[in-house]
Amino acid sequence: MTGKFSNQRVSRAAVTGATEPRVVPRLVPRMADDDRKRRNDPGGPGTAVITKTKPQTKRPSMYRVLILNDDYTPMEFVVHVLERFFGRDHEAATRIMLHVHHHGIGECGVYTYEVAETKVTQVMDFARKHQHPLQCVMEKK
Ligand code: TYC
Repeated sequence: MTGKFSNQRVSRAAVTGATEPRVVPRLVPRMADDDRKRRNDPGGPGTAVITKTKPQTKRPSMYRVLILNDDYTPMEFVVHVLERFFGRDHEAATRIMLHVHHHGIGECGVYTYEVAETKVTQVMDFARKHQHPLQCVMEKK
């Protein structure tokens, strides 16, 4: 066994004087049970589960808040609405109001769903309180 040539049949124990069974050192690290089971791929060929690669964060959908033109709401009221509820300065508010006056509809701002919904409610409540027919809506981008 341990001899230099194949015809030298001498046991290891005879050479080393060993009396206990030989302990063979592992040359490959032992895997945990879970890892060894996974290697078997129990679903068969082509059933490996793809490891997730994308981050778990998702960007929220965005919504436009729009106002509609009408023949009765005063221009200065619309400008005030844009300043008060959409944080526009007087110049930007006037520009948006005139765009709506000429084109029939215009964008006040873009927000996440709940914020957009709140803006629409605030504008509609404020217009009703002042008895103006101003309409405000939201649409998904
Ligand atoms: N058209 C209105 C007027 O002439 C002004 C107006 C502008 C009304 C924008 C609504 O969303 C609106 N008084």
